[in-house]
Amino acid sequence: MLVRQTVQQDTGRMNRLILDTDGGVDDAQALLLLIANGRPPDAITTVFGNVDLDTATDNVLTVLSVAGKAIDVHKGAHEPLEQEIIHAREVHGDDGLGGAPRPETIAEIAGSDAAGFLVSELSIAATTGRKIDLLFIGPLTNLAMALGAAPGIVNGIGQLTLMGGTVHGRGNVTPAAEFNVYADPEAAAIVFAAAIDTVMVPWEPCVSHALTGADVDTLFARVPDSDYKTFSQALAAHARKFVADRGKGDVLQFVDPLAAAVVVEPSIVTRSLRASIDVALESGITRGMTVIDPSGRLGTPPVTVVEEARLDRLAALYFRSIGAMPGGVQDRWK
Ligand SMILES: [Ca+2]
Repeated sequence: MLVRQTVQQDTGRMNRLILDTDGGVDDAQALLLLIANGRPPDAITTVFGNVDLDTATDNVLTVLSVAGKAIDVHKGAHEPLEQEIIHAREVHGDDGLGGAPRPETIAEIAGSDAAGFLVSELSIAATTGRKIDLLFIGPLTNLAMALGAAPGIVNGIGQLTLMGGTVHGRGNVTPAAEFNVYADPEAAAIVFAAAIDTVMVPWEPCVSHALTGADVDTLFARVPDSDYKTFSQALAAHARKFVADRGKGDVLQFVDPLAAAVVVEPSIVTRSLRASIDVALESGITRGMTVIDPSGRLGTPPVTVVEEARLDRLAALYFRSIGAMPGGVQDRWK
């Protein structure tokens, strides 16, 4: 099976890309992976989630500073559409980056109305036909707000790739729900109901695609020392410790970086299914659960649900992202 190829393959020109992120440890790794592998976002929007909105935004600006990349960052929603806010500091540390060392200066934000920015950019894209791909690796609040304000923006979206939900109903934040959907179920329901060419990267394949700690150490041993390497290593160390502390062994799981890898290299996906998706909104043990329906009876537009990807390619893309340094030195490790 393959993820549907977008216009870029037909025209030889890649769609522009907007990344929406909640600024956690694996968000940072995903952003570095995009930059190091030739698909840096053209703009970034931020959202509450792993940490509060201001911290998430600072974290994104920090990653860009470490990577030596100037990309416009637009601050977005600070809370869910309807429910109370929840965070995941126990996963990402108080600062959201697992205590990774920070550069002395970071850039200013380009704006503080992410939903308005999405409406504006995607409306232009819908008019001109120059569609924009989206990668969402946090709660879907900004996109839901944009869709609510201007439903026609679906015509400006090339492909939406999102990390969120579950394919087999095994969640992380609750037994049934994955964090990004649980953090704003109403927003996720709006996005899954919209007529968008969507690739969903659910929780289960994210945790089943992992490198051993020993493999990660081997990769880092091949990278010369630099502030960039120290930063990447701190992210990886935090992610590994979190899993190890819960008795699940010394592994580096690919969560948001798996979604980023699917954007960089769609052919990395080796198994997926097409299904309609809806989100359980009732309070109780299933709130925030994604219901996956290959039969289509839910009636929402079918999306591609990723189940399996090539781990060797994931490792290669990740390797480039830890060896990358400003000035393209990463090319040495192609
Ligand atoms: Ca995230």
